[in-house]
Amino acid sequence: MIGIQDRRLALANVGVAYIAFLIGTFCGLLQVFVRNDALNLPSWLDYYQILTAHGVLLALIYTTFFIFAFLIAGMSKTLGNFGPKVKTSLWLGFIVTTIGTILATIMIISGKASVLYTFYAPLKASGWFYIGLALWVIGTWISCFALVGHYIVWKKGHKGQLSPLFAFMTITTIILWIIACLGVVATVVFQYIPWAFGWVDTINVELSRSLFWYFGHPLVYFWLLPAYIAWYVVVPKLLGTKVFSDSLARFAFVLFILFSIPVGFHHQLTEPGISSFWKFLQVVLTFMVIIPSLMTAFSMFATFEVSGRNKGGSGLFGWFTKLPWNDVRFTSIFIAMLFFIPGGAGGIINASFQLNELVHNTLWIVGHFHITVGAPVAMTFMGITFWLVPYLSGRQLTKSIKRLAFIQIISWSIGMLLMSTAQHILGLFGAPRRTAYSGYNGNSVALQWFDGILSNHVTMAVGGTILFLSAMLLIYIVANLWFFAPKSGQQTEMVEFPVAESDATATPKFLENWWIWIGIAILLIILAYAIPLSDMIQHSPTGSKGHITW
Ligand code: HAS
Repeated sequence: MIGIQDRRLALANVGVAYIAFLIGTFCGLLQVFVRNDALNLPSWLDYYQILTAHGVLLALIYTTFFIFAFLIAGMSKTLGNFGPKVKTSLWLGFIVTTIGTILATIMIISGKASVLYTFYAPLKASGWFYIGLALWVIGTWISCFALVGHYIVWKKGHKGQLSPLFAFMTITTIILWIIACLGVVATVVFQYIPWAFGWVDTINVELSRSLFWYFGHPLVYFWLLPAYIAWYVVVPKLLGTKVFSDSLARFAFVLFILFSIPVGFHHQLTEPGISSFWKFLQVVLTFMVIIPSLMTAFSMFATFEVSGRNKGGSGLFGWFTKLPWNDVRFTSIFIAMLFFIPGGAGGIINASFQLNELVHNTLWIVGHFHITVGAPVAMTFMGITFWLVPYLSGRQLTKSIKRLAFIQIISWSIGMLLMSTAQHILGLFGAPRRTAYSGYNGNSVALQWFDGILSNHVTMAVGGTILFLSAMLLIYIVANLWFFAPKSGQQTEMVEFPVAESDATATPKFLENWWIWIGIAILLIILAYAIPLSDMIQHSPTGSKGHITW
C-alpha cells in the first residue's frame, strides 16, 4: 500500500479530473442538441464557447489530471513512497497546473476565449487564456521533473537494474510529453501572448499552426500511453498471468518517443505553405508510429490467449470464453481495445494523403477522435477509476457499485457507438466539423444530414444523451468510492493496485538508455521540421491581425 500522503496527491488529481469531466460532458450534451436544431442557447451563451469548454476540459484537462493521478500512484507503488522534495514538487506542479486550468476556464466561461481547443490563429482569445495554457504546461513539467527525480533516486539505489515496467513506461510518457510541449510553449510564449496583449499587431498563422501540431499529435499519444500502461501492466494481472514480453513492451514504448513527434503535418495536409515533400515525409513517419500500436495489439491477443489456455480453454477460440468477463476492471478495458480497432483504422485512413482530402474538416474526424480518445483512452481510464479511487480512499468496491460500473461502461459503449458511427457517416456525406446548426438554405446535400437513421444528427444527439447519462453515473460512482463506500477494515480486503509480474531477464539493457532514444528523436524532428519551419519564418507573410468572430 502506498503512503497516505502519496495517496492524497493522487486523489487531488482525480478530483480535478472528474470536476472537468462533469462540466465537459455537460457541454457535450448541449452541443449535440444545438447541432440538431433542438436547442437554442440563451443569448449569453455561445455554441463555440461550449465547444471550446468541451474540448479543453475533456481533451486537455480531464486526461492530464487523470494521467498524473495514475502515474503518481503507480510510481509510488512500484518505486516506493516519494521523498519530501518529490512530494513538495508534485504538489507545486499540481497547484500550478490547477491555477492555469482555472484561469483558462474563467476566460472561456466569460466569453473571451471561444477559440476551440486547437486555438487556431487568427482567432484571438484574451491574453490571459494563453497565460492559463502556459501555466498549465509549466505545472505538468514540474510534476514530470518530480517523477523523473523519484526515478533517478531509485536508479541510484539499484545500479545496473532495469526499472520496473510501470516506471519505465512512465518515464517514456514523460520524455514524449516534455519534447512535445516545446512546440506549444514556443508558439504560446513567442507568438500568441505578445499578439493577444497587443505588443505586436500580427501573427504568422502557418507557423503557429505548425508549432501547435508539432505538439498536437504527440498529445494524443500522451493520452494513449497511460492507457497502454494499463493494458500492458494491469490487464495481465487481472487475467492472472504475467506480461507477455517485457522487451516487446519496452520497445513499443521507445518507438513512440521516436515517431510520435515528427508527424504533425498529417493534420495540415490540406494547408498551403508546406511543400508536398515535407507532408509526404511526415506521412511516411506517421505510418511508422502505427507499428507500436500493432505490436500492442499482438501482445494483447497473446496475453489473452496465454491466460485463457492456462485456465483450460482449448481449441482455436476456447481461451476466449475463459477471460474474466464478470470483472468490470477488465471488461471496460477490453471494450476500450475493441473500439481502438476501427479507431486506429480510421487514423490510417486520415493519414493517407488522398483520403484525407475527403475527410479533413468533416464530422468524420470528430467521429475518429471520439473512438480513440473518447473510448479506448476514456474507457481504460474508467476501468482504472473503478479500482484506483477505492485503492486511494481506502474504501471498498462493493457489489452494488460493481453492478453500476457495468451499467456505466455498457451505456458509454452504446452512446459512443451511436454517436461516432453517425459522425463518421455524416462526415463522408460532407457534413463539416466545428459548426453550429445551419440549414444551408435548404441545400439538398445538407438536407440529407438530417435524414436517415445512422447518417443522422438525431442519432448523434441520442448517442450524446446516453453518453451524458453514463457520465453522470460515473460521477456518482467516483463520489461513492471516494467518500461513501464502506471503509476497508481488518475483515475486508483492501482493493488492490494490480501490477503484473514482468520477466526482464532477457530484456536488453540498452532499451533503458534514454539518451539514445532522445538523440534519435531529436534527429528525426530536425529532419522533419527544420527546413519547413525555417521556410515559414524566412518567407513569413505579412501575418494576420486577430479576429474575434463570436
Ligand atoms: Fe488520430 C486526427 C491519424 C491515433 C486522436 N486524431 C485526430 C484528432 C484527434 C485524434 C483528437 O493522419 C483531431 C485533431 C483535431 O482536432 O483536428 N490517429 C492517426 C493515426 C493514428 C491515430 C495514424 N488519434 C489516434 C489516437 C488518438 C487520436 C490514439 C487519441 C488518443 N488522426 C490522424 C490524422 C488526423 C487525426 C491524420 C488528422 C485528420 C485531419 O485531416 O484533420 C494511429 O496511431 C492509429 C494506430 C492504431 C492502430 C490500432 C491498433 C489496435 C489496437 C487494439 C487491439 C485490440 C485488441 C482487442 C487486442 C493501428 C492496439 C481485440 C480482441 C478481440 C478478441 C477482437
